[in-house]
Amino acid sequence: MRQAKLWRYAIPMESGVVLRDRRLTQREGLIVLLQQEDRQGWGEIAPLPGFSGETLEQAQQACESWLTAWLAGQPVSDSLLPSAAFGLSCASAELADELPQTGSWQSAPLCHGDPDALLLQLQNVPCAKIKVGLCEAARDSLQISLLLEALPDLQLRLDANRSWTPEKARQFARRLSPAQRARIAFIEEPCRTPAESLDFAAETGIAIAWDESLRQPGFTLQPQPELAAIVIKPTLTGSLARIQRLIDEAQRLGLQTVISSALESSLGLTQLARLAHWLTPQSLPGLDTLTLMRQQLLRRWPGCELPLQEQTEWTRVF
Ligand code: OSB
Ligand code: MG
Repeated sequence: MRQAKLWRYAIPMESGVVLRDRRLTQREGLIVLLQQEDRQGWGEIAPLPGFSGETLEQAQQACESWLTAWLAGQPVSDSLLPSAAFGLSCASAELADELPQTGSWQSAPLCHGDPDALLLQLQNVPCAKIKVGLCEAARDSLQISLLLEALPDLQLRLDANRSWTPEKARQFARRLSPAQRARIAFIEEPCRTPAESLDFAAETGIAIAWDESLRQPGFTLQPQPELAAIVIKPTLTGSLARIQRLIDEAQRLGLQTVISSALESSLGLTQLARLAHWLTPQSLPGLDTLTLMRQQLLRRWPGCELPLQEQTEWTRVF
């Protein structure tokens, strides 16, 4: 006997979380539960406004049709909407006991805030992620260079979210010595186009990683000397099968793969940590986003003190 349930959730965010120029006061999404005999599987479907092509309403409709077919025992295929495909495939994988329990609970800490606080926060951290491109390029590179000098064992992942012109990117690199550049594991998407980012990397010797480019229509993954990694956000990408194929392809090309958060709740994030441990065990994932939220959902992230949201707060929609 099969049973299925679908709820909407909303989790209050910490004040001041800004995504692509908009303030995100709450994170909304769907929780799916599949049950068959005495087994169950959970999943989270949470399109990220400003990043996902689909809305929450569209994702909900896709889930409802998928669940209707699944309940009727009809063959189901992955939804075309990445967030729905991801959450439904996680629930199916849990139901089939295919998603291992062990997680990569260590992430590259996502840093913001003033440089003095950063210095304290990053003692004994091997690798941290810092957003750049939000202020003057010269200021970014000054901060990065001070940090690297103060913490000689630290490696950095930077993320510019395509914000620099070639000239700005050059200004950033100019102030970093070759040794400092080598301690930048990669910078995600420095420039507005992949071609400009590749030029920047070739010119400066700073390795780059693809994030946004991976989801650009027609983009194909190609090995490039300065391309170190790809950053996969499963909620923006699709089913577990699709993510597995992408990881296989990256590995064939000798690229590192970083599983990363699209601001999922603790339910989705713990599944991403399990996915990372399973499919990319050598790579530190980018999942340090739970601290942006005020509550956890259904499952706790190990060591996280945030309260669990009561199930009575969820709204059943299917
Ligand atoms: O720019 O990579 C981004 C989260 C939501 C939307 C966009 C981004 C992110 C992150 C996640 O940076 C954290 C990480 O990758 O370490
Ligand atoms: Mg990024």
